[in-house]
Amino acid sequence: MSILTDISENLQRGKAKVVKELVQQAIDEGLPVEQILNEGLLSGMSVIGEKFKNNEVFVPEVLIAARAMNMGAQLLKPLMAEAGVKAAGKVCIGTVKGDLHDIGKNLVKMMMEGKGLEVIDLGTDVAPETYVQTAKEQNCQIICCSALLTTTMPMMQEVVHQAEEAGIRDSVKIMVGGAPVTQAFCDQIGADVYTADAASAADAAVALCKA
Ligand code: B1M
Repeated sequence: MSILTDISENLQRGKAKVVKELVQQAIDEGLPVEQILNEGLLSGMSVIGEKFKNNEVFVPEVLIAARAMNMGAQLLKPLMAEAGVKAAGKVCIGTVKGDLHDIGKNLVKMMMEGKGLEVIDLGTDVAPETYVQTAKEQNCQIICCSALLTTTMPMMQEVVHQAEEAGIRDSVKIMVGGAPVTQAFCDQIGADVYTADAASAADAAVALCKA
């Protein structure tokens, strides 16, 4: 078995310590950083994403796999900067104002990072102007809004509105999700993409960044 397959499989099993050791070994053997990232870490996280989408694994497995990915990614980060490896895109994410639920938002973030996107995490209770200001200042291609309360869903419409007001609506896509959010709501508020789960959100974000 190649070391990259080994990294991918141990990541899927959530073996953070082993993944870290294998990534270090791959670096020491002189494998290109981009290859370790794509064919080792991201490939493993991709499998977890698909299994999560198909209900073959659940939140705890995703969280431990993501922890293993982060341990490996920590070693690669400084080398990636040196080698000039570019992220697949840049997004900012947060749970909307008034809403403190962050488990789903964190899963979306992890899945997006697992697809090679740079994710700016704004946390919870995020004001519409914070999303818009961040997207503007950091050149994000996508604003991602999560909401778990029916009472906070209207904040998503405010994000769309403020992005329009700030003149960035043509250059920034807005993705929405969270248990009470639906495709109909997404259409109604003029957001761009709704997805029901974290893995689909990551796939959609990559597609938007490529487009
Ligand atoms: Co809250 N809560 N909660 N809660 N809570 C719910 C959401 C609720 C449905 C429970 C209920 O009454 N049955 C209800 C909302 C009812 C409604 O609005 N219709 C509710 C309520 C009422 C409240 C409080 C108001 C309770 C109170 O204080 N009276 C309060 C609100 C606080 C606030 O936010 N201001 C509150 C507080 C809390 C806790 C702090 C205790 C805790 C949150 C802890 C935390 O997040 N750190 C909590 C929890 C845990 C829940 C439940 C039990 C679980 C939510 C969760 O994490 N699900 C929830 C009931 C339930 O769902 N059974 C409930 C797992 C998570 C992985 O799913 O976030 O949907 P989810 O994410 C999914 C997808 O939706 C999607 O990807 C994820 C995985 O694939 N997704 C996206 C999420 N964001 C996305 C973004 C995307 C795309 C996909 O694109 C950008």
